Amino acid sequence: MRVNLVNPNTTLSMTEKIAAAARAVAAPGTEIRAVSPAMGPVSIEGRYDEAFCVPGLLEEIAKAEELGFDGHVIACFDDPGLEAARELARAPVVGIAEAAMHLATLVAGSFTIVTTLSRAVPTIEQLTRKYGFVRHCRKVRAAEFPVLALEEPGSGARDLLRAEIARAIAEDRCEAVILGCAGMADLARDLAAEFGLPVIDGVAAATKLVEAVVGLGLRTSKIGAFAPPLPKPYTGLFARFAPR
Ligand code: 5HY
Repeated sequence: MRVNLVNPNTTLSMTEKIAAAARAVAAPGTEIRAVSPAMGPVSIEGRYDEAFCVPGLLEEIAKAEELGFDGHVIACFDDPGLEAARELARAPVVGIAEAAMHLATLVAGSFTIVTTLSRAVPTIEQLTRKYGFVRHCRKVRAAEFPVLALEEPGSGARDLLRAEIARAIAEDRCEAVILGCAGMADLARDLAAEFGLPVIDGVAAATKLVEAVVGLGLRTSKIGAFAPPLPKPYTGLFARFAPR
């Protein structure tokens, strides 16, 4: 099967890291196409960035649909544009936040999510409500570093993350930890070994879930919520995005 993995920000070093994490868990025979949009923010840290990452993200979904890809992964922990992508695509679309929460509750009674900046916390809290995981989620915490600090080895971001996970275990009594940023994808295995509990990376979780959904022959329903967008003209900068 062919999986289209989209990092909705435009930082290619992060896209490569995300691709490596997905390929590390992908089944034999699963081909991962990892891309970033040609336009948009270098990192997504809040609603404004999120709004401007979506057109480029949807363009990459549309391209891969044209090429007949079997599934899509949105590799940003805000799950930006997830429903719009499901309207556009027939192939299944999985967001890394939704995937991580589903898998966490298969191996633990509760979890804490640790993300980057505190401004991302309300967005993620809203996702726990939208996906129905409020009673499993002990807390959404921020380790307080910018997303791209994860791309700089000397930034101290990893130590801030480790310290916040230690606080989560001590204070939240969580039984698992979810990494609240795609840029943390390469850290899950070492952190799980260090802290002795499940540490879930959404990129790996979404890769395995999209494989499972495709493997069951399931595709996005075109009835109701994810029916294709109605054809109409778009004007100005967005004319080329007009649904056909
Ligand atoms: C992410 N931002 O996964 C989110 C994480 C965050 O560019 N990739 C980003 O902190 O909101």
